Amino acid sequence: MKFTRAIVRPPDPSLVRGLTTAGLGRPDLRKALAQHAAYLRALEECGLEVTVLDPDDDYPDSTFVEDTAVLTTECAIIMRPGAASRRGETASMEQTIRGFYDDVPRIQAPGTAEGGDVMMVGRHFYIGLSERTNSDGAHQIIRVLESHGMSGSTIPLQDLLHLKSAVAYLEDGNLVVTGELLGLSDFSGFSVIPVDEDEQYAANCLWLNGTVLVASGYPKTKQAIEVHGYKTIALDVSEYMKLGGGLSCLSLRF
Ligand code: CIR
Repeated sequence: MKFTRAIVRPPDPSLVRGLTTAGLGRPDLRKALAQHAAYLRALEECGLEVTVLDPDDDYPDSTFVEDTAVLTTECAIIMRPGAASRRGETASMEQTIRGFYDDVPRIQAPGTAEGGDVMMVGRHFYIGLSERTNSDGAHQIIRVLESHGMSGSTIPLQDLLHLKSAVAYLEDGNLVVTGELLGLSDFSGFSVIPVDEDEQYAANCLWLNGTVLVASGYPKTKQAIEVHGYKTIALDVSEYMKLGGGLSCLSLRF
């Protein structure tokens, strides 16, 4: 597996109106922009060619581009976000993605789905059923995957915003897992790297061609990942954490 490209969208002043239940206060735009710039540099350091979209002040959460699409080796699927305020984010993303993919189906109503709920493990995709992704949306994704010789399965979530808030695949059979996803039989075939309760946020880490981006300030998780042979890059994403987002949410990789 190798990623060659990514798509990101820097935030703009509308960011302070983004959806949140984190209770950590409002993000500071200046810090958020600096953190985004460092994130972009890290993607490039990992060998990705990055397409940088213009900020979109109609959509305060539009910097969390991961939620707008699922990109696979065979096809791209445009999501239909469960958060009504985010539904319009997909239109401009679809234009960009059509520049890279021929087959770009869309999730249709009443289905809803957000990319943060979709985890790629080779040619299989785990899909969290959350407040943002319903069963109809998940099964539309699975049907598209199957039409391209891939597969998908669903995992009902309890309190998580998205599936990938608590799990990340690091390739080579290694899975970083925390919270309500620990001990699931769905993940019994993986070598699980468990994340302690006091470092749960760090479970949203990001494998990029052998290097793992990890949120800074979580030394136990960083070390556990390094023990498994990965190089890590620690990045401060404090301003995105305030909106319930993290490292994976800020890009689409393919
Ligand atoms: C939201 O609530 O939709 C945004 N404030 C955060 C989205 C985070 N995205 C992700 O985990 N993939």
